[in-house]
Amino acid sequence: MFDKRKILVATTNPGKITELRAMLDADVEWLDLSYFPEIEEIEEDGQTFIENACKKAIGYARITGQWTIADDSGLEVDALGGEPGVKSARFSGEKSKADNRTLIDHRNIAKVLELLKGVPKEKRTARFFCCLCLASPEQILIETEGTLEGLITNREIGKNGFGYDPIFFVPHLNKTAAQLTSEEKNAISHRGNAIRKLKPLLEKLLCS
Ligand code: ITT
Repeated sequence: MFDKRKILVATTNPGKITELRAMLDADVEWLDLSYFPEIEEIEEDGQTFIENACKKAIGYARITGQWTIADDSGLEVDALGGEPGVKSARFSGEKSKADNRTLIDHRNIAKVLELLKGVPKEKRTARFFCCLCLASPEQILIETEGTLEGLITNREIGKNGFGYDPIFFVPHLNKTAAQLTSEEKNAISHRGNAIRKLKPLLEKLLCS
């Protein structure tokens, strides 16, 4: 009998772990960073989401010896020239640690709302962007990306999700991402779209 392939989901963000695991649903043994308490967080200093996702995936794969999936994602606001972009997690200063993630999310949201004060609805266009990378310790195995288009509201609405979800309005659903159930969000989201592209490629790799 063969052991199941182990795959590390290398993120410190519990919201991402929930979405990734719920959707990938592959016949593997999932690991998370709590299995490796001694390892330090890999710095995200790339200029693009894909650069950061690949740096995290291959970096954690080499340290742990395990196949690793990493996600780099964020919010691009057109009226802010694409910001916060790759700086989404640390837009208001320090990057969130587990104990102050909600507080930092609120500060990041407050900064976006402040910068967009007076900007009319039609100019508040934005998108969520997600890059996923699966790597072995030797090489990058799969890279995928997904987007979700929307508008930035002028206040927080909704309690679900994480990060910028309460100010991200999805016009065709007439709700913010924080008013969606996890199933509704996964069905349309940037991460959902990136996962749907990754899943068949992962299944093929697991069979080879
Ligand atoms: P890891 O690097 O450990 O994966 P992180 O939360 O720091 O976790 P990123 O550096 O990729 O992740 O930063 C992404 C930020 O973009 C995240 O903190 C959120 O604020 C925002 N973001 C990403 N996906 C989101 C989503 O689905 N809904 C709302 N905000 C999201």
